Amino acid sequence: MIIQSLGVTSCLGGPERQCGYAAEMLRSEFARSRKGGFELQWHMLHPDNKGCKEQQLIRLNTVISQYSAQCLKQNRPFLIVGGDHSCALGTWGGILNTLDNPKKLGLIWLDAHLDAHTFSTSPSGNIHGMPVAALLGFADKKLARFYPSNQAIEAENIKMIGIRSYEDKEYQLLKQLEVDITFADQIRDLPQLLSSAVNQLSQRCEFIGISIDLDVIDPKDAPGVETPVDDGITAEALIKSISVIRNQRQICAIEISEFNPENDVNNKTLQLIKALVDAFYQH
Ligand SMILES: [Mn+2]
Repeated sequence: MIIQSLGVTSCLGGPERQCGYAAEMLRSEFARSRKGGFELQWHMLHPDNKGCKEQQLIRLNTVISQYSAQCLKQNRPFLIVGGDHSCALGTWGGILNTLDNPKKLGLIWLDAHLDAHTFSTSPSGNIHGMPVAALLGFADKKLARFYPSNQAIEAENIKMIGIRSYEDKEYQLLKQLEVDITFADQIRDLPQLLSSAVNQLSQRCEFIGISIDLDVIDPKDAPGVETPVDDGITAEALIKSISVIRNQRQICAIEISEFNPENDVNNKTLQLIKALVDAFYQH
C-alpha cells in the first residue's frame, strides 16, 4: 500500500525555527529500516521565503489544503507531517472544502493544549495555538486569513484528548460550544477511549481525521517537542491506541506535528513518530 505523505518543513506558525525537520528526518529513518506492508510516498512542502512570514504561512496553508483535498477526492489515505501544528488549518480546511456537507468530517485532536485561541485572545500571537478556533468557525478577522476554507467542523464532531495546559478564554469558547474534552488526568484507558471516540464519530461522519500534537505525550517519552508539558500520556499507550483504530475505514488522514529535534534525546521522539506511523499503516 502506498501512503501519500506530505512533509511540511515549516515552523512559521510557532515561535521557534527548529520544528520544520520532522518529515525529512522521518523519511531518512524509513529509508534505513522499513517494516512491510506500506510505503510512504513523500512530497516535501517548503515555505517559499517570499515576502513576510504571514504571507508565507497563508500560501503554505493553501497548498496543504489543496493536497489534502486532492487525496480525499482520489480516495487515498494520507499522512501529514509538520511542522508546527498550524498545518491543521490546511489539512482539515482542505478536506472541508471537498465535502458537500461539513458535518461529514469528524476530528480527533490529541494535544496537551486546546489550540483554540484567536489573535484577540492569544498571549503569544503564535498561530499554532489557534487552529481549533478556526476549524470550528470562530476565527477572528486576522486568523481567518490563514484558514483556507470557509467551512467549519461541527462542534459535536471534534473530540479533544490529553489536554492539560490552556488559557481560560480558549476553554470558555470550547465549553460554550460543548466540545467534548478529555483532560489528561481523566484518561484511564487510552486505547479504549480512542476507539470509542472513533466509533462515536463513525456513526455520523463519513470521514475521520486524527491530528496528533506530539506534546500530548509525556516529555519523558517525547522530549523532542516544541512545547513540552508534564503529566502526559505514555508513548506506549498512544502507539497501542493508534494500532487499535487502524482498521477503521473512515479514518482518512493522520497528522503529526510539533517535533523539535533540538529538544530530542537519543532520537527518542523521532523513533516514536516512526512507531506511530508503523502502528497505523503496517499490516
Ligand atoms: Mn497543538
